[in-house]
Amino acid sequence: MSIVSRKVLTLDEFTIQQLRDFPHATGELSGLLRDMGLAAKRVNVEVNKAGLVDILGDAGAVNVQGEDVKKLDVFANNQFTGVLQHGISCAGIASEELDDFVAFDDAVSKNSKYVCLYDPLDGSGNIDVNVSIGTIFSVYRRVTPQGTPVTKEDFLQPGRMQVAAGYMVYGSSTMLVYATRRGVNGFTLDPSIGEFCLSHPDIKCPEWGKIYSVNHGNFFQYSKGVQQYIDACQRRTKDNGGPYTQRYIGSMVADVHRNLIKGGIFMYPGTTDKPKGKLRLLYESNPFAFILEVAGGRATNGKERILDIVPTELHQRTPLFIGSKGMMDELDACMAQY
Ligand code: AHM
Ligand code: MG
Repeated sequence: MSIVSRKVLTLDEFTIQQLRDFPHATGELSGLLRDMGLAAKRVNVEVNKAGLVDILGDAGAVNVQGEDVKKLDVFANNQFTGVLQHGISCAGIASEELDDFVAFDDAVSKNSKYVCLYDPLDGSGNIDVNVSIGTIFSVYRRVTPQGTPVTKEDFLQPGRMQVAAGYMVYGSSTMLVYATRRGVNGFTLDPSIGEFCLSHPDIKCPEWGKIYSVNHGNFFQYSKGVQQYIDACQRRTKDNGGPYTQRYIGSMVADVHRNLIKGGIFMYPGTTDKPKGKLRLLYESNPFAFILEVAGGRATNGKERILDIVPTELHQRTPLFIGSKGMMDELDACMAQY
């Protein structure tokens, strides 16, 4: 008879267990994280069926029941927004999918402490070719008084004010990873019981790695400092910690997840065409910067710490350099020469 080697801790049990150390905690943050986990399971089911759209009906078409088939990113946005709107922990949301933030106006939501920001389906261009995609989210304590509707001020806080951040990766297995100031923990979805189970406790990002992730197609549009660093990565040999490996999936969630676990650096620099790069500060860069910092890594825009940037717009973009501390320090040294 085979027996499990240690107690299986589900996401729900884990978040409840964490509360024991905080006798005055209200459980709202735990509730919000569990809500996100619930929506992620629903999104996961749809993502797994993505290859069947030609059979079941294309997005934007009408399915056999006469209902509109929603694009997956719209579906994901509706799931996360819906679960938070009907939960008891979140007073409002902002999403990469929506032009403006949403203030939940029912009495329970208005009295909640937190706001949540997310990219409901990151890397959605990869859906058609069955490559990993993900969800990224960020949680802040609101700055306006509980009992009133949230305002833009609640969402435009610097990333260092996050109380939690996380992501889901819909890949060869589905994972939910989240960070609070206490640590980063990863949960793998066990499809047989439909639960996220603690599989990666207390994740630390190795101080050095051998992986660099960047879109090489833009090389000649990068600054001299970035080009110099990429050149240095390519010249690593076994005598100085190399050789390095270049890995770029084109789904930030999957690329940064791999580098978090194995050690590495991910870059989405500004280009001559797009000096601010592509990634959004509030929905992509801030949550990952928070997670990586809690795990021992670093994140910058090439000049300053991502978590210190004071946002001025919900959808603002920023160059992003993120990863193992040693590699980030070396990147800084390269960039400082130009
Ligand atoms: P999206 O939010 O529109 O999906 O775009 C973000 C994605 C990231 O996941 C990924 O790192 C990046 O775009 C890839 O962009 P590029 O193809 O320009 O390298
Ligand atoms: Mg995105």
